[in-house]
Amino acid sequence: MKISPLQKARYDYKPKLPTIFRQDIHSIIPVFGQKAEPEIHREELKNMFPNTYGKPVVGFTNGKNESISEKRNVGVILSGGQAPGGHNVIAGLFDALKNANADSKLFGFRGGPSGLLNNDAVEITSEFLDPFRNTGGFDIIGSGRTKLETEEQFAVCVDVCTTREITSLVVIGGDDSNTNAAVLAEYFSAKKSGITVIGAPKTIDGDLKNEAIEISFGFDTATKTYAELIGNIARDANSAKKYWHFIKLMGRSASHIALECALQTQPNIALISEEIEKNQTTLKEIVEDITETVAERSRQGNDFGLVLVPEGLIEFIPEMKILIAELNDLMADHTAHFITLNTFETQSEWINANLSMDSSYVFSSLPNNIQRQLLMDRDPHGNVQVSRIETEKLLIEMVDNRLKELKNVGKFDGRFSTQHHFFGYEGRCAFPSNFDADYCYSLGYNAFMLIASEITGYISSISNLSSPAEEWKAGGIPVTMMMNLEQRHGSKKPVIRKALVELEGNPFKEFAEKRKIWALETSYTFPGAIQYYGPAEVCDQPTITLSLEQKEK
Ligand code: FBP
Repeated sequence: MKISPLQKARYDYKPKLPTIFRQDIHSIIPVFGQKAEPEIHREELKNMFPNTYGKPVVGFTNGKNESISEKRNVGVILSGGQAPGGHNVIAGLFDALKNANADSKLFGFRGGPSGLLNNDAVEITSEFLDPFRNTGGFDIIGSGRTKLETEEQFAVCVDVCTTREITSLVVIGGDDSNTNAAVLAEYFSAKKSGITVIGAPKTIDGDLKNEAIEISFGFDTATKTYAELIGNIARDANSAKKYWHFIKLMGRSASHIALECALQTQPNIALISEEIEKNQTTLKEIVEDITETVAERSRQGNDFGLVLVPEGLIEFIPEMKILIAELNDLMADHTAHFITLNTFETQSEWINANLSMDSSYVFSSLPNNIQRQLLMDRDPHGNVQVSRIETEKLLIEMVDNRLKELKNVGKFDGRFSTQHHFFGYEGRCAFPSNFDADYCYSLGYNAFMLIASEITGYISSISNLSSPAEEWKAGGIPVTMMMNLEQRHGSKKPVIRKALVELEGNPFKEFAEKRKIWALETSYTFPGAIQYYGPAEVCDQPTITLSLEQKEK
């Protein structure tokens, strides 16, 4: 297989570990701290997780560790969307496992959680792993979105692990996957199966974070990749001065990616879904705001600009949120009938007849292509797949219509030529930045240390991330500490709370303070490509979001 020079160079990169892990693994011992409890719903969660609730936070210190060299078989699963650094979590886990005992074995379940259910695994050896070190992607074993959530599935997991003599599982995933991992851990404990479960926080969306998890891995590389592309487009826009670029950015719900990219590139407009929801801004008002900026820049002779649109926006606009919820329910409750409607015309006729009056009005007022996209297949959670809704095109069309109205009454005489982009998949498998390469390797190494500490239902936590790696802190947090109860499909379910953009947080405040200037004055900044080799201030910087959040502490 032909490999690129960078890929070859990255094989030799030695990820940086926190200082505590830079010594013989047999000289590190766990320290158990305070009992960790969630902020709310304590009693309910205690009842739901009688075996894994209220456990202490774990850290590490120096000391002779007698039991770490026990021979173990460990299983690992990649769950959900790709995020740069996944391979390094596996590499860190593998290296720690083998450092502790060279006879221990790591099994990678192929294709995500379904690999565990189908007992489809490969033994990860050095030879197998080495070509994946410090590279992007999840192709080492593949990923999937199958949910592990039923007792039947859990029983299969016990069988598969028992057959392979696996005593610990590491689940690398987002909030849902880590929630399910905690439920699995509770099941394993209740059944006295002797199998433990440790999670690792993954998602480019950056919405799995809290007091203990400063950021999920992948966010750093993905945002830097998108910011590079946005900066390039900004420079093109400022050179040619002829297009407004509408750029949709991934992030299923939260707008962390759009906010970080805005901080890195200073576009004319960046929509933040959380603010739109809080202010209950309607679609018409959003369009009006964009139109005003376009018209004002045009009066100044600037018929070009940049608009960042978060992928999840559509679900935060009040009237769209209601419409989507009604559509999800209708399609879930009448699946059998809905699939018999095989033309868009019959589907939309049936939908319109069954929606509330308000939602039917909103649905009918949308362009045809957006209506079609709203009726496409749901994801495994029954949600509309926002990455497939072309919000950027919807906004372009609506702003264009509004400008034509203004033109007709003599209030706009500029040009509005547009380009649209969607950046998401471009960043999910990029070569991990040094930050993500180091962070992920540390998360994996730490996951093994938690396994060796004989605990279960914990998530691997590496903190103090805006400092150099030697100052990072390693430890474990019981997943139940991050949970609360939320209404899902008609009943209250324990879930890890999704972290949305905080409007009171430093990153948003920094953006809100500057955006008026960015709107009218062309203030673009050009982050350039991720650098892997060179001075630390160019190569090892965390995201602006993380740095600003750490300042709050
Ligand atoms: P995870 O939450 O699983 O990390 O995935 C996030 C994400 O990349 C979102 O940003 C995006 O909406 C979604 O996955 C796209 O999913 P798919 O890969 O199935 O198209």
